[in-house]
Parts: sequence; structure tokens; C-alpha cells
Amino acid sequence: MDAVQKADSGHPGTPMALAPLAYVLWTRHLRYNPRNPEWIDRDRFVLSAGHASMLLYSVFYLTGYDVTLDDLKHFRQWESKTPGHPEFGYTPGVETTTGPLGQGVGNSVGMAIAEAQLGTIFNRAGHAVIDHHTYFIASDGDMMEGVSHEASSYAGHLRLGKLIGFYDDNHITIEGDTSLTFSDDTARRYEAYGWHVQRVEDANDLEALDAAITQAKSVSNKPSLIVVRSHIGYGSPHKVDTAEAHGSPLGADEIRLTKEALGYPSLEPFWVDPGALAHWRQMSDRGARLESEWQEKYDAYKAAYPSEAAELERRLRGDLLDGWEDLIPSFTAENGSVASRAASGIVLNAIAPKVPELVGGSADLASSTNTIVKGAPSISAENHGGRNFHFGIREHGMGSVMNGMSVHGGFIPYGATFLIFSDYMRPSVRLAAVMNRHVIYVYTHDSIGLGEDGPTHQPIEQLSTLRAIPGFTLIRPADASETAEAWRAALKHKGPVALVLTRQKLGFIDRAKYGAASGLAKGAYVLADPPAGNPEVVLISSGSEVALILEAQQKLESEGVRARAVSMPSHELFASQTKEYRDSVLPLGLKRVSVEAAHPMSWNRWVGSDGVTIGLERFGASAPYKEIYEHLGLTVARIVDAAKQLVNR
Ligand SMILES: Cc1ncc(C[n+]2csc(CCOP(=O)(O)OP(=O)(O)O)c2C)c(N)n1
Repeated sequence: MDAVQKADSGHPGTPMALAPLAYVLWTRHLRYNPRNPEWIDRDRFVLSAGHASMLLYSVFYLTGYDVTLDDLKHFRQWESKTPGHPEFGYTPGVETTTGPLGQGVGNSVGMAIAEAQLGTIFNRAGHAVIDHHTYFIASDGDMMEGVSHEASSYAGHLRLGKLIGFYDDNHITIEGDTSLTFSDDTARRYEAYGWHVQRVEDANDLEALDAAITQAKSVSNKPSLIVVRSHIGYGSPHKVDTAEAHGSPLGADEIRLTKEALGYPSLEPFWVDPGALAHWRQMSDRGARLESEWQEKYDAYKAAYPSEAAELERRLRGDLLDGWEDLIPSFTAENGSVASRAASGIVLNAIAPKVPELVGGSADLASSTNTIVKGAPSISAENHGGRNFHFGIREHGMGSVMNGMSVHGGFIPYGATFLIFSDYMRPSVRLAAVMNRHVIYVYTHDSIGLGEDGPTHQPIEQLSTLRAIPGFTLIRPADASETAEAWRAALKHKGPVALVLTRQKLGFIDRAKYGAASGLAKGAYVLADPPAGNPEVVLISSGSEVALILEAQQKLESEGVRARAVSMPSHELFASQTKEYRDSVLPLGLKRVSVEAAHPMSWNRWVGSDGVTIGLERFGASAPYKEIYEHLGLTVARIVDAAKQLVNR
């Protein structure tokens, strides 16, 4: 109440209502060490209702994390440790960034999968070194959002027994009572997903909460949901059970009345009873003890299984195994024309043995996205160790689960679907960028080049809008050789990367004649220059359209126009190069033509106002793809004309 009041913004009601739950969970059940928030076998806790962040920050302060009372007084202020919503990598103890409702539930499922998978792979009889629970708190909003449905359905299917969620059933959202819009029987819905479900009728009943958590922990073959009936703004005489308690300060008078009603010993803002603080702070010693007990267990494991321990530590550090790059295949003319999705599948399968942390799958499009690791088992309720994931037709859930696996540690998750359906998972993709997580999206069927499926399936604006996400790296390779380099770059990169790949076959670009595909690492590179004389104009392209600019370059040559052809598979990698390099590829003063079968918005940066962008500012069409290219003007003739006009010929 006091922190929200001082900040003059924030959400007091849910932290007030759930304080008893936080107390029971953090003092009796959760295994964590406030002095080492990074302890790898800690239980994970996710506040999916991220707006209630003051609940988390209060507990961090009380239990002895590196969060002070002063930090609470600076709630929501510039560079304070207590931002409006919990931010991963920012406040010690925060396991994932939450705020966009539903994502925390999906992240929790990912964390529980990560735990189950690492445990299956690394634990040995008598040595359960990875053995922790994942808890989350979800609000009405979390439960209404589709992403929580998708992820919870998947969690039930996989029987993730160490996942325990609380549903804060307080009947209140921003617009008022949930009866305005929400008639689900959430408990039965979760039962239908295959979860073990309990109800606690009174959020202030510590023993009932304790018993429910104990029971949930004992159920090892299903995830658990505990539906807790709470009263938002509990204690506030005038705001309890009202939407007003959700997202605004209570007001000084109401805070005073609340403290009086609760029998709080002081009216002074931020006053914490020293006895209460000492009681909570015992959690620091408890945490240190829990970790040191685990450390003993781990030392024994390490002595008995040194190579397993070394491998586990490597994965958790995020280092790649030596020699993995030697497995990246080379493509030659003999491979013929290869769709980049097919080349990607070949590369993935080639490197898989030496990149065991690279696990993932697709949203029911494995045969189209070429993302199965052949011969490897699938993850299932019976085998949590399988590396091939069948995310089902749940793109958003897939994205959210990938983030959870990534923040847990030990994995480079990949997830595949058609590029058009990146829109279905975009909120999770954005959060991967916000958190700077190393996850890989394999997006195939990347343009009108997919042909007959038509405009609903043909991406137009997706490339530009994905490129607009800060910290996001998109790579759209031009042929099989660039696809191999794209995987190399994606694995070496640290943030989120999308590999954008074709359905249709792409011709082999003869590297004896053209620039080496290794140039992909720099985002853009010169493929071809005129045989004599300086170029007069630059043609730039990515992916399938690179073949068009190569042909246009030759045609221009035959007509006496000296053009340079540049492959630009990644705007972001190119933007991060030195100015010298960028100017060497796109010399200052040379006019430019960009070509991409997509909305041209993102190319203006490279082309400038005196160049030409050839792209699509309309939806596609259903037809064989070569015809669509012709009809929509993505042709060699148009590129040649544009270049000639630019050089006044
Ligand atoms: C995806 C998403 N949509 C909308 C919001 C804005 N928002 C924040 S809290 C909230 C709903 C509040 O109700 P509830 O989830 O029950 O939380 P409580 O009032 O119990 O704290 C909404 C719509 C959001 N944070 N995320």
C-alpha cells in the first residue's frame, strides 16, 4: 500500500490479498536462497500477474534478497530495483519478465519442462541433483488469455508433476466483477487438461493453503492448480472486493483506515515490525542451509559422474561444445536446387549430435519446417528427456514455453512454424527480445513464394515488423550455403534469432564465382561486382530474391550498366558492423535498389530517399509462385529498369 501510494501508481490490491499465500509459500515450501538467487536447483517462482509486482518485491526484502526497504520506497522510479513489472535480469530473484498476462503461465510450463528434461538426462540413481518445483501465481487475466490455455494444455499432456500453479480467484478485473465476461469453471477446465485441482476457499487460511501445497507436491504425475478464493484489497474497509483496489493507490486516508482495521501496530509508512522482519529473515539462513545440503549432494554426484557433471555445468553456463562447427555441412552444385527449409533440416540434423542443448520442434508443422532431429526420441509424458517437441497447434504457447526453458537454463530452444504464424506468437517473441534470450525461431514458407496457399498464408509485413523489435535478429538466407551459415550465426548469437526460410527451391549460388557465404556473419556482403570499373548502382536483396538481383546484375552488365549485387540476409547483423565495413558494402553516394518479396518498410534505411525499394504493399494471391512473382512485379525486368533509371540510362 505504502509503496504504491508513494509511487502514485501501481497495483496494491492483489499483493494485499495474496500476502498470506506468499507467507506460506516462501516460509514453508519454496526452496530458495536469498543470498544466491542463482542456485541452480532452487524452486522457480513466477508471478504471472506481473502487475502485482509489489508482492514479489516485498517478499524479496523480507526474506533477505538484495532488495532493501529503500528500494521499495523507489518503486517504479528510474533505474530502481523495483520496476513496475518484474523484469528478468534486473531485480535479483525475478525468474522471468511478466506483465503481459498469461505469459508467466507459459514460462512456468517451460521451466517445468526444462527441469524435467535436465533431471531425466543428468540425474543418476541416488543422485537427484536437478529436482525442483516450479510455482506460479495467475490472476483472472492470466486465466482468460489464450496463451495460458495453450501452455496449460501442453503441461497437462506432458504430466509435469512438479508444476504447481495458484489461481487467484478474486472475481475482480479492471472493468469490475468477472461476471461481466467470465463464466468459465476454471477448476473443471484444468481438470479437463489433466491437472490435479484443489480449492482453498479462504486466502487467509494459512493451514488450508499449507495443506493444499503439501498435497500438490505429493502429486507427481500431474501438474497442480490450487484455486484460491481471495478478496482484492483485503483489509481496506472501502476498497476490498472492488476494481478500484486493482490498479490505483488507495489514498492516504484509506491506508490509515486499512492499517487500523488490520490492527497494524504503526501508521508510519513503510514501517515493518522488527520481530516480523527477524522471523522472515530466518529464510536467509534456511536458504543457505538448503543450498549447502544440495551442494554436498552435488559434490557426491560430481565425484561419481564427473563427465555428466561437466556437461551439465557447460550447458548451464551456455558454452557450446568444441568442434560443433566442424559438423556444419557444405553444399555444392551437386546438391542442386534446395529449398532453404530443406537445407536447414540437413544442417540441424548434422549439428544435433554436438549441440544436445538445442532442443525443440514445431507447432504441428515438422514435416514442412524440417525441424525433426531424426532418430531422436520425442518428449512425452513417459519420456521427459526426448529432444523432439510436438508443441501442437499452439504457436503462442510454444513461444512462451521456449522463453521459460531458456530462462531456466541449460537449453537453446528452437520453435518452428510458418512465418505468417509468427504473428500468433509475437508477444512471446517480443519478450524473448526484452529478456535477451537465446532462442531460435525457424520460420518457413516465408513469402508469396509459398504459392498456392494464398494471401492468408503469404507473409507481407512480417519481415519488417519482426525487424522492428529491438534486440531481435532476423536471418533470411539466399541459398543452402547461406542457410548453413545462418545456423552457425544463430548458435553463436546470444539473443533471439529467426531463421526465415523458403518453401520453394532455391538455385545453387556458385561461390567460386560469387562472394563467399561466410559473409552472412556480417549481415550483408558483396556477391558480385562488375568485371571492370566501379559499380554505378547497388542491388540489395535477401533470401529467394537474391537470385533475381544476380540475374539483373548480369542483364545490366550486358546493357553496359555496372551494378553491384549485395546479399543482405540480416539487417541487424549488418547494422552491428563497423561503419567502414558497411560503407565498403554499400559505398556512400551509390544509388541503391532493394528487392524483397515483402513490405519494403525496413529497407528504407539501407536504400535512402534517392534509391528504389521493390517489394509488396498489397496481399499476395493463390497461384503457382512464379506466376505470382510475375503478376506482382518482382521481376528481373523491373529491377533492371529501376537500376537504369537511377543511373539515368
Ligand atoms: C495481455 C495483457 N492484456 C492486458 C493487460 C492490462 N491489464 C493488467 S491487469 C489486467 C486485469 C486485472 O485483473 P486480474 O488479472 O484479475 O488481476 P487482479 O485485478 O486480480 O490484480 C489487465 C487487463 C495486461 N497486463 N496484459
